[in-house]
Amino acid sequence: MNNQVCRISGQSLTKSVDFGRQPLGNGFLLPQDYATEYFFPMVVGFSETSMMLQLIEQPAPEKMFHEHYAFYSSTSSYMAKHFAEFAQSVMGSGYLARIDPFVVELGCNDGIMLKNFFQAGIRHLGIEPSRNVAAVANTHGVRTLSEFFDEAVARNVVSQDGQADAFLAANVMCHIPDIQSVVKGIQALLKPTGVAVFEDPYLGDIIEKTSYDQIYDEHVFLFSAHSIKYLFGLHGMELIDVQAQKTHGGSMRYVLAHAGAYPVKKSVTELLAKEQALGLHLLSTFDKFRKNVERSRTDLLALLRGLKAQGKRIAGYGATSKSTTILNYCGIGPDLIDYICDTTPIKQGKFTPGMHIPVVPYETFTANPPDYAFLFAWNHAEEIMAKEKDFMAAGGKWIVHVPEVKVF
Ligand code: DWN
Repeated sequence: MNNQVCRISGQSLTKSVDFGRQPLGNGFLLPQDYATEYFFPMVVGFSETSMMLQLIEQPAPEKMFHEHYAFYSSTSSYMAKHFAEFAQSVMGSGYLARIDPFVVELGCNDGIMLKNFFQAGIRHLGIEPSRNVAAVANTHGVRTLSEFFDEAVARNVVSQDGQADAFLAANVMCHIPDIQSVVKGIQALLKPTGVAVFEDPYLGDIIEKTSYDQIYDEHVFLFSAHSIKYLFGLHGMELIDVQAQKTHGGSMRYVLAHAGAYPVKKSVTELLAKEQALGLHLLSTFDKFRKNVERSRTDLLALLRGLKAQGKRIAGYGATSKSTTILNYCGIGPDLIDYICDTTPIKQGKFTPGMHIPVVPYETFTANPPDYAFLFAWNHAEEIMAKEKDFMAAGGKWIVHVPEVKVF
């Protein structure tokens, strides 16, 4: 889908960073499928009206989210803890009705968050279009509906289950191109006292850390408080609270309600002021971002080529969706990185999208450790460092590209 205009304001978009030809972020594949591999031109554009940074062109959702979707949320034990805490914070927030509350989660994946509501005996529904991950959620007792959420689906849910006290989503809203229909759906779904609580990678962190790898096919939007306030304001809803999160290299949790239902918390005005200072509402900020991205690529290639010239062995750690942007934007293939290890069975034995580096089981990393490991899963650094003490003790070193390219 090629949108030269902003999906929110309908105004024309100004091109900000061109990442060239990119494959699907999670399109891990076998050699027999190389000839038909899908690519699209990945360019982000900015609208000064909606203040939303977004992909100008995005593959059709059916190409990205299907019954072979390669990402399972529960691959990280830290994330399981994070979502248990997210669920507890909603249960203790005072926004849920005391009698028979109803909670809906969009993109519940393998049930990592909703299983906590199931365990607490709270009526819930997960709306998850990828049937393979939804099936795992079902095994945890989570009730699911395999659909792409929009206004029509929201109205069906209301007619069957009634309106909801809370609409939740984590790392999902930024994936949906027809976000206007989703917001209309949220508006219809929520009780007059209901709240929408969702979190996504935060544009402020992406700009500050030059973490351009958060930009790939699935992430059609890169949200800020400014753009979320504008988007929901179009549909009679108000941003009432924000809470910064450490997950995914810096995320923001947004709380929205029907306009006037609750007072707006100080956290919102504070974050809006911080964003003004950072220039998240200005086109010029994205020019600076582009220059930083280009410098990051130059530094990374110089480092990898230098190490290779010294005969060092480099492997990747975590075949993330994010790594697809880095590898394809920088042109890093098996000549520089021998393999990428990953604990997800569905990715193992396949090759990375576009650059075709082998993805191997985690055990290959421990059996055949490299001299340097490129930490593609840098957002899970704390969890990974805690379990890779032997690699470091044996002299193994890490490469990261955020907030700058370095070895440690
Ligand atoms: O928004 C999205 C986020 C939430 O998840 C999706 N669009 C897709 C996906 O993005 P990602 O692939 O960049 O997410 P992660 O969580 O950074 O992926 C981590 C990868 O690393 C997984 O494939 C699992 C793997 N892993 C590993 O091999 N060993 C992870 C950990 C923690 C480990 O110890």
